[in-house]
Amino acid sequence: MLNRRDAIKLGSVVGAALVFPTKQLASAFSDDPPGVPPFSVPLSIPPVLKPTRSTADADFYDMRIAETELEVLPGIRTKTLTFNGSFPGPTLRARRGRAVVVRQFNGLSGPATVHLHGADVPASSDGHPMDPIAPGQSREYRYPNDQRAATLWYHDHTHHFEGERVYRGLSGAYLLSDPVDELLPLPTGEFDVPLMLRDAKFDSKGQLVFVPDDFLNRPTVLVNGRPQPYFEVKRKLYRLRLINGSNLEMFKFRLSTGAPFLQIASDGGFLRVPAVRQEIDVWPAERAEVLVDFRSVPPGTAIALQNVAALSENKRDILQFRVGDGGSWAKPEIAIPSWSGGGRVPLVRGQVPGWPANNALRGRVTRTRRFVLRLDLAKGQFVINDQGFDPDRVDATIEHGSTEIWEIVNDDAALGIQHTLHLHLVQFRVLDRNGKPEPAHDSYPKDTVRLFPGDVVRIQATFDSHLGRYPFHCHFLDHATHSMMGQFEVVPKR
Ligand SMILES: [Cu+2]
Repeated sequence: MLNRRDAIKLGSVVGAALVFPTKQLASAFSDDPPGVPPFSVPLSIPPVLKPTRSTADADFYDMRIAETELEVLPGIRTKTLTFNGSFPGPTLRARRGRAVVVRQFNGLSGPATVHLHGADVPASSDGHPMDPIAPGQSREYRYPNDQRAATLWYHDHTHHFEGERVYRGLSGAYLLSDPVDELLPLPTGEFDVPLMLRDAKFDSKGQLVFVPDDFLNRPTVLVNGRPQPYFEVKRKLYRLRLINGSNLEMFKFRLSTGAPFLQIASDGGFLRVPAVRQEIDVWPAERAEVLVDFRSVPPGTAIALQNVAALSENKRDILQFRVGDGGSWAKPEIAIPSWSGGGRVPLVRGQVPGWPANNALRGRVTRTRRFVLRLDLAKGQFVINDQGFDPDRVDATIEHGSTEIWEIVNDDAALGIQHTLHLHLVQFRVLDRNGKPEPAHDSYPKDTVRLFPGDVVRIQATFDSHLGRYPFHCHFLDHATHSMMGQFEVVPKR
């Protein structure tokens, strides 16, 4: 368990105590949630949303944002916010080359926006915090899907409310496929599983408690909206799409058997070369796609997906795989590390036919910028270059087609606070971290980069798609809400 000195060193408590009344914090700390025995509820898989109509080149969907009471903890009705009554929201499956048009109806009493995280979309469909849907109104978001296959996710982005809105349930998976990945021998159907993970705190009545930035006191991790669930798997190869939808929780995933993952994709799509990983960091808003092989696991085996970075023991085991006796040993379609230990098959480039060479660096760098992220104790605000978010200010004006390097500094070494930086619109490459090259699996394609306290990270991006104003922000959403966010604007080439 974390002691108080560690807690203070970790720093966010300082931020929370500064910004929010002590009474509110104290009450949140004392109210114990109803206990749920580990691995006592089955994993649920969010439903895949069906289009209301389709044309030659687009699929149309309807979604409704509303307050909904549903079962999160067994036998208890919890007030949540949902897309179409689902917690998390329904999964959208899109295919490269076909547009998706989503009409979002806002059934809340306040404004709402919906941002598709990781997507290359026109500014009018980006769900900018200052471009809301009024209560009782609806609007269409149009997603061209003119980008590589990737695990994206959508979530509310309403100015000053995104932290609480996402916390209460407004997020969902958006899985974009591509004719290229359809050629790969990857698991599909029931063996291709989105896992949306997020932190939560429940009170004694099983209701969600939102105290901003209260990372030490969110003792529950929900997987697809269920606490510490079990997942009955067959003796097959699985593609797991790990999506960190937390406001604050940092995951370092590991399997309890010590068997490795084969990481095949990062935030914005496939890695050029799949990576064998014992442990995988996935911080808020990041994604990792992994293959996990149950084919040679004896029936009846239980394997936990763990977070070895968990701050408390009860958050360490997140999900339990229960291996059934269905399926049988099959010749692996992809050479991957074996579960049986000894006979590890090395994975070399070229073994997966048609793996996209998506690693090319585009364009010559024309500009370097520097952004310093820190908690301003005097203002009680998370700031970028000493400023909180101002919707009327543009922090970076970028000529269309140009390539830039951004140097991002986490200046909170003394307080020990982690940050991330997320750019809307683009996938970028992480060039280096504290002067050392970033490993390939963490380098490209990325839309959110981790910043440990004191880190200096350089990223490179090419802004050659849409024009307009887009946000960039820390994706610890409680930091973004208070108000670690800026804007860049892509303008026509002069
Ligand atoms: Cu932050």
